[in-house]
This record gives sequence, structure tokens and C-alpha cells, in this order.
Amino acid sequence: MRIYKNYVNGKWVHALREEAFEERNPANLNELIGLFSSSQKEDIEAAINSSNDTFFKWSIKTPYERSNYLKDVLEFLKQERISLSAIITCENGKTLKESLGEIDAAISEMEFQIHQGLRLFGNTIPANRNSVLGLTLKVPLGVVAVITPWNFPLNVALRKMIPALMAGNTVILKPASLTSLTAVKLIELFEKASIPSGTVNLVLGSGSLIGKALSTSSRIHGLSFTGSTEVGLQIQAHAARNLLPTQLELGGKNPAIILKDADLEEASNAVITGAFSCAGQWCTSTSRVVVEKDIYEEFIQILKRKVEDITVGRGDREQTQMGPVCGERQLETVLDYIHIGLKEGATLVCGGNQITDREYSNGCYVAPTIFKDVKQTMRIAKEEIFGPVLCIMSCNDFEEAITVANNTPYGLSSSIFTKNISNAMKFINLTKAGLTHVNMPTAYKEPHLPFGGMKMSGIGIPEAGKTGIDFFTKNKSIYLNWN
Ligand code: TAP
Repeated sequence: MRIYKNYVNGKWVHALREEAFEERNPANLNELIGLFSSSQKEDIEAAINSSNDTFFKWSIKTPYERSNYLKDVLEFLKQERISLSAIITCENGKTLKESLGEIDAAISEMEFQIHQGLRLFGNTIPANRNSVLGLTLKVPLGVVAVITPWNFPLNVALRKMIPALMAGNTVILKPASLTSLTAVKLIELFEKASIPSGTVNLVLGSGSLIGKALSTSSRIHGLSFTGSTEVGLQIQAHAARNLLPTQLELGGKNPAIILKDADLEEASNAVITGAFSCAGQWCTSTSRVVVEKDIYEEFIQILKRKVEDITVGRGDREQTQMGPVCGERQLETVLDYIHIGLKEGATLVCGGNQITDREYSNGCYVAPTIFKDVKQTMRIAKEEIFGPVLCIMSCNDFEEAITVANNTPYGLSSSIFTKNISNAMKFINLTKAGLTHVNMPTAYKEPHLPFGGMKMSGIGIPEAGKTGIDFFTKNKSIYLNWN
């Protein structure tokens, strides 16, 4: 069977030790997707050499020249939309509609970031001497490492790579092992656009080995990571040794507050979209619902009726509304949390089991699960589950709802459902989250707004939107004596 290789200095090359790892379809673990180069530290060194050697050549191109390459990549991405969606579904498990949604979001973000990269504005500042002009310029960092997760394998990679490249950096991509094929196909688009060799390098393999090698290297000049808080903390500790600038987009435990004046039908639809799309594997998934006590049971019954109707199945089947979770480890984690919830005394409203009959028998399927009577002290209320499990908590009033919603170490996204504008505005001010929504799902986002979390959900300049390019540049101050 073919082994998918690293892309270093414009060539597809085996890892130096020629070892490989396998990837399997989470919809049916008997389906082997492919074998992938299992890289070691030496392979990272080769990529770093290539990226450093190419940096000067790429950085002196004008932003317009850089944008011409990236516009070609964008065009090829549009052409490969259907074939790429099939690959994302095969690796990640999400439905084809969800994979297409990811690609379309990536296309919009890319269009925005290419244009944003043409606006690398500095400042002109009057100096304190006649004949001296003060200027600031935005300059690239150098070689940037991009480490990505498996849940949005295409969009997250492009969200980092495009602004990094537009700013004049060279990039080394280390994708999640579970979605290596999407990364290979993505890099093929850059190759097809004839981007100069070494501008973009791809290294496949285990994060604990090669991801660590990137975060400890003194020859990397910036590191943008999206993934778990646990790994983010390790990266931050390693990066500190070299004062390596980091941008960390991490986990979440996102709350939706339902006040008694909310439109319960609309609120339930938004909560279900937020909680069960992509099998709950969005960093911005709705994970906790805090409901005012007067409507608590009524709202739970509405949710139960709708959630029990969700069709679970292979992502490549048209009727499927929720696919499997992404792989065996993820399946184990989610099932563990369901057991923890039961042991802690939460009440199961629906789901709570792995689906194993007939065509599900070799896949990683979890029934969409709702727990009620969840208390703030329970682990399922505090820790990120990252699967189709929703925790419902009761509160006495609006003030208590905000306290409960803020009571986690995370601060990525939040929502409130109410018709009371005054309460909505108070919530916007008090919610400790980087993104917040009124009468919309926690997972909603648009390409031109920044995206980043507070507390343990992230650190560094937010990605995307107007600030998307800022992490990848440094300011240089210039004093120009023209006399
Ligand atoms: P992680 O296990 O943290 O893995 C993310 C990436 O880091 C993978 O490429 C992984 O490689 C690599 N990695 C693992 N150990 C490493 C180390 N010691 N040093 C450097 N890199 C290392 O996360 P995941 O399971 O792929 O993704 C799910 C998590 O991502 C969730 O917590 C979710 O909330 C978060 N997420 C956050 C956001 C935002 S924007 N906040 C968006 C999407 C996802 P391997 O795959 O080879 O292990």
C-alpha cells in the first residue's frame, strides 16, 4: 500500500527512518485509509533547514506577488471541494454536508485573509527632531510552525497558514495524525500553485515527538497551535525556553443560558445545532445548558423529542445527521465521561450508549446524549468532553445563570436565549468568553470577526478576522533622517 510522505523543500520524501503509521475510517475501523510517514526529530530538522533557507526569498516578494500564489491555491481548493469533502468525512467521520461546510468556511476565510494580507499597514509618526521621520513597518516573524487538530483539519490549517504566508513567513505544517490525508491533499494544492520550494513544508507523525521538536526548537520563530488545553500548556512551557511567540487556541466548555422568556423552539434548535453538529467535536460546541427553573422540565422535554430523532450513521450517507466520533481514543473518552456522569449522579435523559448493532458494529458511534440534574461540582460540568454529550443545569434566575455559566476554567464561547435586551446586554458584558452570542448557537462564527478564547481556552492574538495576520508579524520602528 502507498505510503503518504512528508513534503519538504518542494519534494515528497519518506521520513528518514521509513516507518509509517496507519489511519482508519471511524465509520468502520476495518477500512484502512492509508499509511503515513512516521517522522522523527531529524525530519523536523530537515523541514526547519528548508524553511529557513527559503525565508529570505519568500519574504522579499511583495504582498501582491504572494497573493497571486495563494489566489491560485484558493482556485484549486474550489475545484477540489467535492473530493476534499469526501476525504474529510472519511478521516474525521463528520457528514459530507458538514465537510462541505468546513471547506466553504475555509474558502471565505481565505478570501478575507488574502485581502487582509495586502493591508500590512504601518504608521508614520512625527519624530522629536526636525528632518527625522518616525515609521513603523510590519515584518514577518521568520519560520512559523503550525500544529493543527483533527476536528477541522482543513479550515484550521488554512486559517493559520494563509495569514502567515501573506505576511512573508515560511510555514511548517504538522497536522493531527488522525487527519493526515486531508493535510497531504491540502499541500498538493500549494504544489499545484507552484509555490516556491520550501515556502510550505509538511511533516507527518506523532505530536508528542515531532510537535515537541517544533516547540523546543530555537530555529522556529513563531508557533500557532490549535488543540487541547493539556497539550497547549506543554507547548507554552517548551516555547518559553526560547521566548518563542505562541498563539494557542484551546479547549472549551461552552454554556448556553435559556431564560424563561426565550422562544423555546428556536432555542432548542440552536442548542441542538451547537451540541450535536460534528458529533459535538467543535471547540465551540454547546456543552452545558443553564435553564431557568420555571421552564427547566419543559425545555428538557423539547430537547429530548428532537435529539431522539437525530439519525446517526456513516457521514457519507445522505440521510445521516450525525456521524461517528473521530476514532477509538475519542470513543473511549466520550464513553468514559458518560460513565463518570452516571456515577456522579446526573440523570440520563436520552442516549448514554455506544451504538454497536449491525452496520455500526465496527465504527465509533455514540448515541446523542443528554444529562439533566448536572451540578457545578461534577466533572462532566467542568471538563471538556468533546463529543455528543450535553449537560443540563437548573438555575433560579438570570444572575445565578451567569455565575454558573462562568464557573469553568474555560472561556471560549457562550450564548444566551432571551427576548430581554437588557439581560442580553448584561450577559454580553459579564460572560467570560472570547466569543458570545445572543439567540444563536455557541458554534456560530463568520470569517471577518476575530476568533479566540479567554482563560484556559487560549492565549495570544486571536485568529481570523482583522487580527488574523497580527500574530504572524512584528513591528519594526524606524528613524529616518532625511537631511
Ligand atoms: P490535541 O491532542 O491537543 O492535538 C492537537 C495537535 O497537537 C495534533 O496535531 C497533535 O498531534 C499535536 N500534539 C500532540 N501532542 C503534542 C505535543 N506534546 N507537542 C506538540 N504538539 C502535540 O488535540 P486534538 O485532540 O487533535 O483536538 C481536539 C482539541 O482541540 C479539543 O480540546 C478542542 O477543543 C481543541 N480545539 C480548539 C479550537 C479552538 S480554535 N479553540 C479549535 C479546534 C479544536 P497528534 O495528532 O499526532 O497527536
